Formats: sequence, C-alpha cells, structure tokens
Amino acid sequence: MAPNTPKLLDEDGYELWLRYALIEDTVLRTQYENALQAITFNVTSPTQQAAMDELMRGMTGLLTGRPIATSSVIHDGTLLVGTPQSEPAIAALELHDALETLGDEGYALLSQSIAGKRCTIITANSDIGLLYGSFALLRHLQTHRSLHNLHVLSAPQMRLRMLNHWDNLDGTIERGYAGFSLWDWHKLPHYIDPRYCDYARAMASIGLNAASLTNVNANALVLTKAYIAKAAALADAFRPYGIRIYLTARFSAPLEIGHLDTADPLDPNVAHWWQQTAAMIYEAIPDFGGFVVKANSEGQPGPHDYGCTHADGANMLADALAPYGGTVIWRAFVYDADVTEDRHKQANNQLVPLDGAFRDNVLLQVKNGAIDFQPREPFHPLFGRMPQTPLVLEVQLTQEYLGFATHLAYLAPLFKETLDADTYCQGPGSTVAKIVSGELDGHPHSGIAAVSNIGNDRNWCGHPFAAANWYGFGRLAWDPALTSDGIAEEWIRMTFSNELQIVDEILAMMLPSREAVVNYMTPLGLHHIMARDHHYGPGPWVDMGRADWTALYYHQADADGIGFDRTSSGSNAISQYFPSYAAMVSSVETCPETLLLWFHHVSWDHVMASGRSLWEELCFAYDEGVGMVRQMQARWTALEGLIDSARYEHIKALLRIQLDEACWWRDACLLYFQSISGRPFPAQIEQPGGTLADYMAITHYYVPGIPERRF
Ligand code: GCV
Repeated sequence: MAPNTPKLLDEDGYELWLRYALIEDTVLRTQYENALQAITFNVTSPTQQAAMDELMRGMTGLLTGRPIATSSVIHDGTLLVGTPQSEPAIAALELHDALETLGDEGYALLSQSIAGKRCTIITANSDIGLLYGSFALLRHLQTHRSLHNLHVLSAPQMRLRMLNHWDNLDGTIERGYAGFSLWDWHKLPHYIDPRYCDYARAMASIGLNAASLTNVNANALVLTKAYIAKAAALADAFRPYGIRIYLTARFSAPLEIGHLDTADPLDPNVAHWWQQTAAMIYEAIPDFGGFVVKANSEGQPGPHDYGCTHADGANMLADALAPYGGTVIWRAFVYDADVTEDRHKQANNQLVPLDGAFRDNVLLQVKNGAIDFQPREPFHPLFGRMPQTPLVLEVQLTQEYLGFATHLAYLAPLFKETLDADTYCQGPGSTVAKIVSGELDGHPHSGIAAVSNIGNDRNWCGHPFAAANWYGFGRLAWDPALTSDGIAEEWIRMTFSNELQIVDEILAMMLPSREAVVNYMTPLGLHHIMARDHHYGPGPWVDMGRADWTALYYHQADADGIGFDRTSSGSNAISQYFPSYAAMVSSVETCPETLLLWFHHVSWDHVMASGRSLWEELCFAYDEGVGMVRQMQARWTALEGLIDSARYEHIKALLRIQLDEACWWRDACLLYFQSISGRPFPAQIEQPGGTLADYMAITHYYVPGIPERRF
C-alpha cells in the first residue's frame, strides 16, 4: 500500500451487494447527479414505499451523501417513478408497446424527454415491477454504467424464483454452514427482527419472489396454528418485497398433529384434514404460495407407505390448495433404500409414468443432476421426459459438497452448465432453461429454486464469496441467458470496488474456482466420495451402511480401472437420456472427459486426450486443483491494501483453510486410489504429506450442517 493511501474502512459484509458506497470518480458522479437531481414518485402502496426508500437510501449513499430532493414538479434531471396508473405523467407518455413486453413483474428504465425536460423513468405494470426497476437502476449506478439514452426493458423468464431454506424449527439448518436459522421462531410472531426486512431487500434486489421457510425433512409442527401465526408474521414482513412464503408439508402430519390414524392420501378424512389446514393457513396468509414436499425419499413419509403413487399424494395436497390458488412443489429427489437399481435411474423410473397424472397446480422440482448436487453432474434425465408436467430446476447454494462455507467456489458456472444443457427432447436447442421456463411445453407455471446458503452469520452466507452464489442464482433465475462472467463482474463491483485491478483479479479468482473444487475433490466424473454423513472432507473408502450411501458404490474402483458403468453393459442409466445426448456419452471416445467416470468404468491405462494414462490424468487433475487454489491465494494477496483489512484478512484466512483442505482431498483420494490401481504417482505432482492410514483415521465430530442427534 502506498504510504499516503487512506486506510479503507472495515466492512463486515452485512450490506451484501447493497453497500451504496459513495462513487469516488467525481466526473461520473457529477454526471449521475445531474441526471438524477430530484425524484418524483407518488407513493401509494407498501411496495412503492419500499422502492422509494431504496432509491433514497441508494442514491444518498452513491451520489451526494445528502438526501435526494423529492418534487411533484418535473424538471431537468427528474427521476420519475410510477406505473401508468399511479403516475399521470407516465400514463401520458403512452408507453404501451414497452409495457406490453414487461408482464406483471418486469420493468423499464428509460431516458425520456417530458415537456422538454430530460428525465429518467422507472416504470412497470405493477408495484413490484417498480421495486425491481429501482434496484436495477441502483445496480446501474453501482456498476458505473451510463445513464445516457437509457432503454432497458426487462422481464423475468421464470415465474417462480425461489429459495428453499432447510431451516429446522430448533434453529439448526440442514447443510447450513453460516450459523443458525434467520427465523427466530421462539420470538415470532411478536418480534420482527429488522434483519427480515434486509433479507427481503436482498431477495428483491435480485428478483427472487418466493421463500420456502423450512427443511424439506419436515417437522409437522409448522402446520399447527401457533407456527402458522409465526409464519404469517414473516409473510407480512416479506410481502412489500414481493416474496410469497411456502412451507414444507410433512406427509404424515395428519397422524402426528391431526390425531388421525392414517395419512393415506385416498382417505377422505385425510383429504379433509389437509383442506382444513389449508383453510387455516390462508386465513392467516392470504397469499401463501403452497407446500414443498419431500416424500418417500431418505426415510421421509409419503404416499408409497399406503400403496399410492406420488401423483395420488401430490394431487390430494393440490386439491386442498387449489381454491386459494396455491401450488404443490413435489420434489423429484426420490430413491429407495430397498431398490437395488442404480440410484441415478430411480426418479425417472418412478415419475415418468406419472406424466400427465398430476393436477395443474403441481410442479415437480428436479435437482440439477440425478445423484445429489455433486461438484459436477450431468443434467438430470427427467428434464424433457415429462412434457405434461411443469418442472422446476433445483440447485444448491449451500456448499454441502463444495467445501461448506470455507471454500471459495463461485457456482454460476455450475448453474449455467445445467441451464444451458441440451436435452434434445424436441431436437437440438431443447435446453433445460427452456424446459423450466415453460417455453418448450407451453406451461403457465415455471420456476427455479435453490437450497439457501443463508444463516445468521453477520455476513449472511459464512464465506464472503458465498454471497456471490445467492446473487448469481437470483440473476440467473431472472434471466438464464446472463453470463457467469457478467454476473460475477456486477457482484464484484457492488461488493468490493469498481477499480479495474480489483475487478480483474477477483474475476480471475472466481471464474475458475468451481473447476478448482471439481479438480481437487471429484475430477473426471468421480462423484459422492466424501466423508460419510456430514460430507466434510474426503471418504473414497466409505463402504458402510446402505450401498447407495457409500463411496465404493459410486467410484467402483478395482484393479482394472475406475468409474460407474452406466452404459448398456452396466446400469444403462444412459438410456434415460434422449438419443443424441445418450449417443455422445455412451462412447468412451465421445464422452466429455469431465464426465468420463460418471458414465464409464475405464481402465487405469486408458489413454486420455492429453496422451497421459487415466491414472496419471487423475493425479494431475487433483494436483492442478491444489495449484488453482494457490493461484487464488496469490491473486488475493496482490490486493492487500486495496480491500478493507477486515474482509481482506477474513478471506485470506479462508483461502488458507481451502488450501489445506484441497491438499487433504488430493492426498487422501490419490493414496486411496493408488492402493487399488497399484501405480506410482507421476514425479511432477506434489507427493502426499501423510499415509493413507493417517487420512482414514481423521474423524470429525459436531460438523456444522447436521443436527447433533446424528452422532
Ligand atoms: C434435506 C441430500 C442431503 C440431505 C438432504 C437431501 C434432500 O441427501 O445430504 O441433507 O435432505 O439431499 O435434498 O432432500
């Protein structure tokens, strides 16, 4: 740091990407100040008030440091905000063509001359559109984009843009690594933590419009009157920000809290109980979104317990919600402990025959891949196979398999990989994005959901960079065509700085970061080889318990080779994909090497594109992953003095942990696989620091993210 550079004020990350720090480039700031001298906004609703408050807060921070004037008279430099209904000056502009493209949530940002005065306009067909537009204008300023000839028309591609919180009523979070739950159930409904409002602001700023509050491994208590009142208080806090709440419905709730002797979905008493429960919820929460349901999966109760199908179960709940416009989001993450079939195939086997059997208000929520949020998975073969059923894509922000909250892994590239994947279901170009947006099959419902990475840590997501995944998810949910680079750049500019050196260095850290994790954990299509239960650290030797929860089941390493044969000579899971994709991945020659061991059992001596043997390639990939973390460290330390020291030191320490753990992953996995392959390590890679026995002896207790009862 130069000797006279003033010390940057420490930041704790609470403000996320909504810091609104004063723009120091005085030329640019003056341009903005001239363009935005006063605001005209005839506020008539709580959502409009939220938009007004945000604009005042944002412009005050970014521009003058003083509150912006409000005025009912239009001058040069007026920011005019309103719908044609709320603002006569906007109605007079007759913006029909623009407004028609915006639907009920989109917005327009326009430079417009009104009676000879130069104005900037935020308009929309709805109040929530105005709020989204206000955040968009602030993003424009925060990222230093020009206000000259502004003509932005933007509308979301997905109707449902949702976070799934896996929060338990006792405050713990399943797979949550950023502290405990934000929802203080004990003090609700009477104490409304101001943080709920900041949560809602952050959600709305990226266009998210729904939150499921509770763990899908559900507790029926949340459906009792006392908890519904608590949920209603949260719904009230979120409503101005356009966020509808959902609750997880435990299928056996009629038994547990309804005092019935069955939860059989075809039993009229059970259906009646759910109807009464729905009535009670809607009385308290008139805009309640509906239920998210995990049934007959990993020990959760469900319709199979009564010899019924997923459609029977989902439809019974859907009928209870239908009078109020609610939906059932039924999870497709279903697989059975008693079924020996490749877990990869089970969801398709169970659900594809039910296409067309679900009510109109049932959406099927499908994880990005068929196994479970691995660092890299091929897209789920259900996409494209259920054209009569609206599918919601589910991704995971919380880094259950990507290093918890200690590893920097920017996940927009992972989400994009799935969204852009071509299923070929209706010929080339039938991407997952087009399926879940409803475009391909003409569904009115469409959506995308993400398992939240938010907790009560001061910086929300534990790792300061994990907030980029929350941000990136929201931006892609709004527009899946955005690029990972573009989203990262926005986030960096808003979270850290617009200084080019800072933007470039951090971008160069973020973009390859997910690939680094893939390399040092599960390269070349390896999957599910983490430690048992808590999933923290490597465990390629895990072989106890049900087969499909062991690592051996997934890597299938033996003296000849490694990988899961999912071709016709193996489990034939590949046959569930459409022919063009299936043909590509079914041949070792044409299968992308990044997925090779996902689909094939391959000889250790197989020659890879690089000319190395598979064994050598594996060694190099693991080692490269570690090297990539070292590069991230070097880039970060180059920024010393340019980032406030609180965030700088925090991230530096986390990168140190990440490096240690990357080495742990590499060494443990390579030593274990070497014990099977019997081949030497290439001399060019760093040699392991311990023995296999050392790594296998590592035991962790009380790892975050799982309830204590599991030990
Ligand atoms: C909520 C994985 C996780 C579980 C999670 C499950 C699911 O299996 O390890 O913690 O349970 O996915 O998505 O339902």
